[in-house]
Amino acid sequence: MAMLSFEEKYRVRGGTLIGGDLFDFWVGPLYVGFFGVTTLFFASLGTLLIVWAAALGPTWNIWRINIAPPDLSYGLGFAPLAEGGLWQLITICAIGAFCSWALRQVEIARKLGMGLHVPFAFSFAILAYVVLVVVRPILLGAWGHGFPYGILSHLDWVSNTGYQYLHFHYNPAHMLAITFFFTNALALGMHGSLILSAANPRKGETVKSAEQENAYFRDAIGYSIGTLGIHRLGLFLAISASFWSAVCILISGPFWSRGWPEWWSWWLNLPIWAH
Ligand code: 07D
Ligand code: 07D
Ligand code: U10
Repeated sequence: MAMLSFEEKYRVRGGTLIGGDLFDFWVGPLYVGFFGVTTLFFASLGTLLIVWAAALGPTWNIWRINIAPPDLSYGLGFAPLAEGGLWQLITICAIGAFCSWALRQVEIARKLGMGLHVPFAFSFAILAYVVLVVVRPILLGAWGHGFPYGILSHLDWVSNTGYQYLHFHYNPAHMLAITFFFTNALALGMHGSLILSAANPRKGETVKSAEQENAYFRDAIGYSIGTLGIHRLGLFLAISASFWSAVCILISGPFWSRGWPEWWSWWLNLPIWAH
């Protein structure tokens, strides 16, 4: 069955969060909805503002375009457009677009009678972004603490911010986030390879069952988390990676302003070492 006629069966009215039937239709394969329109609005406006800000800059080299936040001296006020004001408007558009996208995911899930796991997961990515450009700058007292919009310039920001704390690898929440990212890749590697090994056999061989998948890991490591369990674990690992990322940058500055290696002196200062 062609994908479109198959989808037809699920294209039901309702499930919207706002506006009833307003924009409750599809264009080709894409659901529109009220939040599809707000996504398009914020994403288009944001992109136009990026082009405008780029036009004010010295280069059209895609790697070198840099749209910087306002100088620290503007604090938490509005800055003139050419001096970070555009960065502020772009940030508003980005948050508008990301949140609209999450709400559009909610509406689509409701229409299909599915759980809200996808928008729940995406909201952790939004959380990390909002911590970087809104929460941490507010706690530090200036929008200038947000990261600049540019392919290479945002890398410079990460490096500079890291060295500001001497050795960012000693940040304990950064350690946790990295461990979750690495574990996430391991889990997806194990899951993807296990499914392919069972569900995509050589020509002439039969597709293997969930029992064989379970038996594989029981034979190999003594335990199988199960077919549903691996997806629960994957979701947990992914949202934990974003969550601890948000924590690691949130505490850098607002809650710890010295070098991260120094934080570990609590270990050296434990009373058990004092003789
Ligand atoms: C594969 C899903 C598809 C998404 C893609 C990204 C744009 C931006 C805009 C030219 C996994 C689309 C890109 C729309 C282009 C213009 C105007 C997701 C997939 C393909 N970064 N970062 C990249 C963003 C931050 C860091 C690449 C965004 C933080 C490091 C891409 C954000 C910190 C490295 C990019 C964001 C940070 C990158 C590949 C927002 C900590 C790299 C991304 C909104 C999180 C890598 C040159 C990717 C690179 C890279 C986009 C935030 C660090 C340009 C949209 C401030 C160290 N980042 N980033 O595949 O090659 O993601 O950079 O928060 O090494 Mg970044
Ligand atoms: C913020 C992206 C949100 C994206 C959204 C959607 C579009 C649409 C359209 C494709 C969070 C955007 C969508 C635009 C696109 C289409 C059609 C994700 C975000 C909402 N670090 N470090 C991290 C490692 C070092 C430093 C996080 C490793 C150095 C600083 C992660 C190493 C120093 C910050 C991480 C390493 C340093 C980080 C990033 C190794 C530099 C942060 C992931 C092996 C000298 C940042 C919240 C993340 C952070 C962060 C990993 C090294 C500094 C855990 C593996 C020692 C300053 N680092 N790091 O957060 O926590 O994703 O941000 O050396 O700010 Mg680090
Ligand atoms: C998973 C899985 C599983 C599967 C899967 C998957 C996870 C169980 C069953 C899915 C996984 C994959 C497919 C693998 C590949 C994916 C990745 C590697 C992740 C990264 C993905 C990408 C890089 C692709 C990103 C692509 C995107 C985001 C789509 C881009 C789309 C658009 C730009 C359009 C967005 C649509 C919107 C906003 C709403 C609809 C709008 C329209 C149709 C346009 C027309 C608009 C209107 C009519 C409204 C009018 C608008 C107005 C008034 C506003 C205008 C304002 C102005 C200012 C102009 O587990 O196994 O298998 O497959």
